[in-house]
Amino acid sequence: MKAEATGFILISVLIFLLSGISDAVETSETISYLPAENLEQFIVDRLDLTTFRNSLGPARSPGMRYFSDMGLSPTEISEDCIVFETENWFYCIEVVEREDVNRDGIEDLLIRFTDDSIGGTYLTVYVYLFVCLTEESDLIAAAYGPSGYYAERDPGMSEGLVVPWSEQIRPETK
Ligand SMILES: [Ca+2]
Repeated sequence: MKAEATGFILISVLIFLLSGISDAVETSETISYLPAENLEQFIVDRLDLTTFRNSLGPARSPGMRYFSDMGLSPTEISEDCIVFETENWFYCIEVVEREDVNRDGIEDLLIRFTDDSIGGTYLTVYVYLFVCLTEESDLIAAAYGPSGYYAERDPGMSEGLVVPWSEQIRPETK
């Protein structure tokens, strides 16, 4: 009788533990509205430039959202890296991470955006969190400065980094 009771308790505990594991598996599933392939082209076509600060701002008219609206086509596309280079500006988009960075259940992209005036002093390099919130959504900047990532300076550029202290992305203090 005693052995039966112990067995019952053991089985109950086991069932409890197993159900906990299956719950954990369920909640860790992420939804993604990002394409499985040709991510770089998707970024070129659907990155919404109005959702984060960049040097293209002053040149934009209302309704202009994408690089194509600005008359820009990529001059270089490689895996996880897209470059737009004009006579005066250099824009580089690098995919740093592709995962649910902010743990809201939707897959994100951490993108390092380099915004550099060729021959000028304007240079910003930020890491942004981008996300598509629905199937039809553009790629929008949901937040920037995710902890653990911080702005980097172009090693070839000794001055002209324009990143206010309040906006700098600093690593998490350990
Ligand atoms: Ca997310």
